[in-house]
Amino acid sequence: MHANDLELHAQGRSVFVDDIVPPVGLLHAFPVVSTIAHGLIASIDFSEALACSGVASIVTAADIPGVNNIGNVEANEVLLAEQTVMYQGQPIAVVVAESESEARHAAALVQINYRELPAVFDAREAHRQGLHIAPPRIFSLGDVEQAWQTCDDIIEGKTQSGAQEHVYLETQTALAYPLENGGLRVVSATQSPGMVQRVIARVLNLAMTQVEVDVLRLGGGFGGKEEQATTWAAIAALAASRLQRPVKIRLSRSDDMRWTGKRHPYDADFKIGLTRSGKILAYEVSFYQNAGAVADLSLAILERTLFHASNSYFIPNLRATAVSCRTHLPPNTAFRGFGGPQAMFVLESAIFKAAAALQIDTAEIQRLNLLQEGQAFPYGMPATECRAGLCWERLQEKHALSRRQQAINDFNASHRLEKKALALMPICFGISFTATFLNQAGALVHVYADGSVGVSCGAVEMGQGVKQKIRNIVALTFSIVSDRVKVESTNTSRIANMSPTAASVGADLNGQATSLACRQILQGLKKVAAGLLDIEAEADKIAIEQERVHFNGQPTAIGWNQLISDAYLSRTALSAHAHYATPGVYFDRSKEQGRPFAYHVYGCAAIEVTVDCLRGIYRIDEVVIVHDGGKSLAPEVDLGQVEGGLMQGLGWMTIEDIRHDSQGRLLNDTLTAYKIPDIHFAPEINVEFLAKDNPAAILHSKAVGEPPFMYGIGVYFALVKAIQAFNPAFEPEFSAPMTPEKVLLALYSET
Ligand code: MTE
Ligand code: LUZ
Ligand code: MOS
Repeated sequence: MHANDLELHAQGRSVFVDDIVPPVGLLHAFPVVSTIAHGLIASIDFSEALACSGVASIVTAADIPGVNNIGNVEANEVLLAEQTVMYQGQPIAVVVAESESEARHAAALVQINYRELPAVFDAREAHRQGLHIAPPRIFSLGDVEQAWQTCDDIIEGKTQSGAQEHVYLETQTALAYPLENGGLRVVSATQSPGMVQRVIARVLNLAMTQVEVDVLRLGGGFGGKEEQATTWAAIAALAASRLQRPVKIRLSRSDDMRWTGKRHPYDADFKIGLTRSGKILAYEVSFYQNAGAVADLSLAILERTLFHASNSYFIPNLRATAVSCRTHLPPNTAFRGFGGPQAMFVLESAIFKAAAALQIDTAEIQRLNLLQEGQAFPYGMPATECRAGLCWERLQEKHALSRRQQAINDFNASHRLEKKALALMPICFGISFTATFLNQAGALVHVYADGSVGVSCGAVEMGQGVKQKIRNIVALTFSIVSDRVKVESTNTSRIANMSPTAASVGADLNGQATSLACRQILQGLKKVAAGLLDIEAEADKIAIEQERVHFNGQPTAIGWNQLISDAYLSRTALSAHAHYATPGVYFDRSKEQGRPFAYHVYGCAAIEVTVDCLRGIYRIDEVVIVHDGGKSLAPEVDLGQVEGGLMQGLGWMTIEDIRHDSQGRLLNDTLTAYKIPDIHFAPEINVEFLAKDNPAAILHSKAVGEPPFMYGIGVYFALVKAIQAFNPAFEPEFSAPMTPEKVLLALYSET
């Protein structure tokens, strides 16, 4: 009955915002954006633009009836700049015209004079100037100062990891329709319909009930539409409200690349102390996050960096300091892993450098320090159902890593201009929003008289298969075929106060709420069945299995269709709403201690590379992964998530190289200049799922969206090892991405 998203995509039949048939009277919006990184607006002249054909209006901050603020942290998170501009690409005004090309053409004719102010683009420089979004935060465990005394060796260093563009296939898009009585309906490509609704209501001075936000699906989000879809939806809504006509906005690929934020680049300093045998006794790390111009989600991302400072290792004495630094780049934002990957790269770099100093194998230090059951994370939570060791051992055994290493050594001994290497990458990622209040969800389930089921919940489908998972949960709970189940668009009029679909908990939260609502309906259905069977007193012995009512484990003559039809005729409720809140999560920021996560996801990857030592190019040959999955809600989806996450992580560490000029202008604003992994870049990927029951999530499943990204970090160290097999003098700078250009320089460097 209902095709799933994968089938629709494969047939090109899925509808995205830009595929919606244009409504009568549609206008198109195009922003006028800042062409400087930091300064004051001295004057603006709209006259030439206003005289252009097709231009209906130019909207500015002065036209905002409510509050010019789209953020949640600082007052300067404006929708449209007033006096100050803080980055190239910051929206200042919006041209609204009959066609997109007319709007774009007129926008280019707006004359703005600026008084330029000094701009900063580097996190360490911003830190030196005291440009912080908020005061630094510190997580600590044990006593590092005392621990240094007991170490056999102490190693210090610096690291850098780069920005990353989301490259969702569907660029930022929104379509707003004016409704009666000042209301609006907004179709937005957002991961956070609830926030888009709240912000539009605030900007337009409306009640939230007057703003309906609807999301059918996204052509990818990856975090890039968690906060930053709001701007475009609010611009479309403001214009539609002013002009009382439907308004659409959509960004071209290069506009999207230039104007929206990326993964946060980080700088870090580390100091690690170990015993001679490789046991880590102390670790101190300072993170400098490049936030961009305004807070956006930077502080939440910084917090997740701190939570992942020790990755899947137990470090008895740890002090991690983190500060978010304000620069004059577009605000950096959520991206798969949400600050976790940035933390893990630093610790892996520290371990790598320590291994060289102690002259032992990196893998030996990794293995020796893996987190064990009951040991504490630096935020006080003990590791329970810890799978760090299990994943590591499975990987060693199943994939005969010692034999593989021997084969690599033999290869390197017999090849002069090609070198291979293998690196291991264990991961541990905390599951739950770290902002505790976001760990809630609602679901509304309708069973229709024909036996089909409609589900509304707060989950946004962005390619991660959450709708398929929700559908499977409904089918399993009612024991009906999933073809009967339709997961509706994500809509703020059906589900109130929804959290973003993010933090990998889309299926965990919305699946639980959906299951609760289904079980409410099921209670009523069992009473109806008991009535039909004349066994009212034994309703608890009734079950539905494979679309049939069973009594005492035996099938009866009553099938699903008849049951639903009788329920309807007997005036039984066939709709239910339920709310779910993750139990037991809390965090005390005054102590930086608590239990912020419902559980953790573990895993381990082995990454094998070959470097061409003449040209500096490289190939990722194979990645073998043992991943700590739960009882899967959709095995093919989970496999796709592990493969896709890995690929994004590999890209971040290798070829994705964001470059700005000295004025903060993005240099690689096309997909020919900014390279992401493609099918030719993809290694052989071999994934084994542990598939252990996870009591902490819906139907014993386990969140899967973000953690696999972090397997990709291992490729940096595999490349360094392969380079060192050719050039033992090379000392890595721990500065990612490791582009082929850097590899070539490293192969022939003398330090
Ligand atoms: N997979 C696809 N195909 N497209 C996406 O946009 N986003 C990732 C991950 N996997 C994404 C994806 C991110 S950043 C998150 S947080 C999760 O999916 C969100 O979905 P979930 O909570 O349902 O796993
Ligand atoms: N978003 C958020 C996230 O608001 N809080 C989080 O903890 C989080 N974690 C991962 C990805 N997005
Ligand atoms: Mo994902 S970064 O939580 O959208």
